[in-house]
Amino acid sequence: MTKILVTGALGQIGTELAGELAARYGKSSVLISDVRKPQSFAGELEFVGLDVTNPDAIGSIIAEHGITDIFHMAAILSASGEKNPALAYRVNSDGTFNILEEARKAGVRKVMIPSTIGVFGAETPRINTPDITVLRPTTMYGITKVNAELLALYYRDRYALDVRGLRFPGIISYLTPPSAGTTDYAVDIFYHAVQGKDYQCYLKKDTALPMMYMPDALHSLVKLFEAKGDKLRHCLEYNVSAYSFTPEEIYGEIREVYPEFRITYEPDFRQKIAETWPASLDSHFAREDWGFAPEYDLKHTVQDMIQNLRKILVHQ
Ligand code: AKB
Repeated sequence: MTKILVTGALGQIGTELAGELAARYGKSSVLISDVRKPQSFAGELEFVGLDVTNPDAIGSIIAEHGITDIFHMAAILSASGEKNPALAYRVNSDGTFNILEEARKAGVRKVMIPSTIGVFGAETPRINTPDITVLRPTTMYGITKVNAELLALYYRDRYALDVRGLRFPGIISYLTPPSAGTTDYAVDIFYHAVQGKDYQCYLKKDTALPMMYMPDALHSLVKLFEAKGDKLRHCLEYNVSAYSFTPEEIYGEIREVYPEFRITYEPDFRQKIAETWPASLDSHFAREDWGFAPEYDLKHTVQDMIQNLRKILVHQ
């Protein structure tokens, strides 16, 4: 019997992940949770309110629902974290500690925790960044995610808790708009293009960042979850990305479909964050250890995004 708790299930990745897990393991095998209340939830999965800064609440939910595995998606991302660093610390560091500790006490089988390219910093090699390298981030988000990576190692080595995760790049998706990250421009730009609006980009035109399309992000999480444990050389330190591009490059791709589309550049505080992150990642550990193999290249991502956003936005 599998019963998976998804924290942060109303976020950009959590929303789609819950559906993917339900499709794979059955609706009754998934319990979604978030600190916010759902307006509506496609697929009608069972929902429970959960603030991950409250360890007792986590413990009760695990016990009451017989939770066997956890996907811990709740997090405050890079841009929001800079606006409220104390909240980012509480949710990302205390929240992750609480999840690991309650999982350990209850004998949960597996805990999945996504990490991020936010763990890297200005001293990290920017091109083809390896998994094991200098981690000196300058954002609260990055600091708390390095903390999560180290906690995961600690719980694995000290308590034999099976903790797994990967370092996500920017994720492109159309279902739940992101609103709190540095890589969000790569989603916003599509919304503007499809709605016939000009776009003002908060990054400089030549800022390259690694990225990936949501279906590949979801498949990666599930693949890693199902991988044989003895094949895994890392805990959360698996870099994954499908491609890298700059704002000017993605703009060029979108203009092939919308030749009238215009972009201007007005860099803000997120430019400084992006400059400390890798331009490209070395994902070979993920490929070798658990078969990471993204299917969408940039052209297919752009086509699919536009097709789906047209359906959603044009018919609103
Ligand atoms: C962000 O921009 O903060 C996130 C991330 C790369 O983790 N999308």
